[in-house]
Amino acid sequence: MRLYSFFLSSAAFRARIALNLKGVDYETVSVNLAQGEHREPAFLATNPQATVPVIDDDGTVLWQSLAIIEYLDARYPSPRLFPAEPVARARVQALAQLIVCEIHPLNNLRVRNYLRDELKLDAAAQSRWYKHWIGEGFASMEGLVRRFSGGRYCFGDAVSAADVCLVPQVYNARRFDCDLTPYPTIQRIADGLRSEPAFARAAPEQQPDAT
Ligand SMILES: N[C@@H](CCC(=O)N[C@@H](CS)C(=O)NCC(=O)O)C(=O)O
Repeated sequence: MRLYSFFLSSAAFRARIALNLKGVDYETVSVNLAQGEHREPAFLATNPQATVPVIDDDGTVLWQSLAIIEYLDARYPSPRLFPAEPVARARVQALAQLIVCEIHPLNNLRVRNYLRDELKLDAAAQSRWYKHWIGEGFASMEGLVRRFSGGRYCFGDAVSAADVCLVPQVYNARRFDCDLTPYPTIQRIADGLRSEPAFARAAPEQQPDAT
């Protein structure tokens, strides 16, 4: 298994956590987003969408972190990251999608670059944008995890795809200096999980391409 990754990518962080939880050995292929390597022909031949993560499982190439997590869940069922029971499964999907589809796309690298380079927003306005969308998304997430968490995890009493998505998003929010005090449940869950081995080994500073 190969994982195309960049140490600071939160979407790749999700894939790294999932691979670690499943106990799958993988080789990291670093794609330096800061240097634009994801837009070079060599990487575009692998993923025309120019995003990480991408996995290459013995020649089968897959992209989009949630699709990768679902694939890993089907291939390596333990621990299950999406519950089998239909209602629980839909709720875990909804929590994961809140992060993957509603929060992260507004603050990823290409959006931030567009705000800076095309719309000419200064650093203060860029930061305001970032914090605004974290606040909107985390306010919703806080209400949902308060309702559905059993205490340690986002949903019930087992690790799920929602946790796999939450921990990297909290890491990013802190990296961009967002105030997380209005979200005590989110903070408690993320802080409890980040020292678990599968999460700790996936952290940006533990990656071979960390600088
Ligand atoms: N929805 C995608 C998002 C992938 C994504 O945007 N990844 C970021 C890194 S976190 C990326 O490759 N950004 C490159 C860019 O924005 O140009 C997923 O979950 O995999």
